[in-house]
Amino acid sequence: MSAITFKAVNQSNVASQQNFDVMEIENEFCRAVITRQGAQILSFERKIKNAETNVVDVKSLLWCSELSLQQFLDDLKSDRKTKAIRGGIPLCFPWFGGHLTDAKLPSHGFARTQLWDLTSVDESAQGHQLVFTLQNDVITDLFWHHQFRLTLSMTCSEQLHLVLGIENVGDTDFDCEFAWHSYFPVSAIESVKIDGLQGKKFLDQLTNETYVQQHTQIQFDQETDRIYQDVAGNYQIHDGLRQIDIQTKNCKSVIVWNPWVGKTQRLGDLAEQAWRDFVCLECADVQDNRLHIKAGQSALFSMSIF
Ligand code: TA6
Repeated sequence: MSAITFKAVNQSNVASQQNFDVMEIENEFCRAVITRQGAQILSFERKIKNAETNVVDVKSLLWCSELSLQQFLDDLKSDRKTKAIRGGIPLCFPWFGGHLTDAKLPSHGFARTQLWDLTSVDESAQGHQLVFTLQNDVITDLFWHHQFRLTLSMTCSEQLHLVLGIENVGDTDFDCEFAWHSYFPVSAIESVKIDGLQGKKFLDQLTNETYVQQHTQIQFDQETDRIYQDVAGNYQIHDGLRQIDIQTKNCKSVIVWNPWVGKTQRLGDLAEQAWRDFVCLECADVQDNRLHIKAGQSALFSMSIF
């Protein structure tokens, strides 16, 4: 079974590879849902066939707020300006968090709310390979006065594999940050354990204090918002008998976040109990690990989730 479906929320538009709001992919390995806004994968379900019973089990590797997705679709239907969708893998670029000097600029930059171009779709025995691009334009110039090209390659197969290229196509160097702000499903946040960050220095964004990760595993019993620096690149999310593996190249930071009860109520696009259903483990290059890309140069980053 292999199919790609392009959907335009306003039925008046003809959905195609050039003009869609949401695309759905299915192949023998996985099912995925991706929005053109932000080239954001919202859902990735791995199909796992039991060799003995031939039964196909589905392992969901990403989580998305149903409330936020519905708000996005309602805004599209009503031709209202859409907001960032809280779920899947939003891309934060060219800065992470609030802008350092102008609070009016959008949190986490603009890449996740811009319409990207789907420049190629390939299918092979290994599944589907997609390439999305975002180039500076008059809109992005309103927020950031640099010439850039982002290329996001997405392979939907036995694993979800992303490769991000950040190119400086201008004639002056620039500094930037990026983060794959990934939302992962969990059965109950209180029982989740994260491996891979022991001994790493982190900034607690809630206290603005810096600590070193003493325990082998990170556990959750309150709002958690930490930026780890100079990390190794491979992590495991343990959730009861389930495990999600994240492996990265060239991502020297990781943000670990769960809003818990209070921030969930303040955010307005999460169901009341949604904080129990996900954890964010965001592979990135931010703050001390921000990037300096010279004119005409580029940098590559990759992440595999399985
Ligand atoms: O993931 C870390 C973080 O910076 C949190 O502080 C929280 O604000 C979260 O991102 C969500 O940001 P958003 O702009 O998507 O609401």
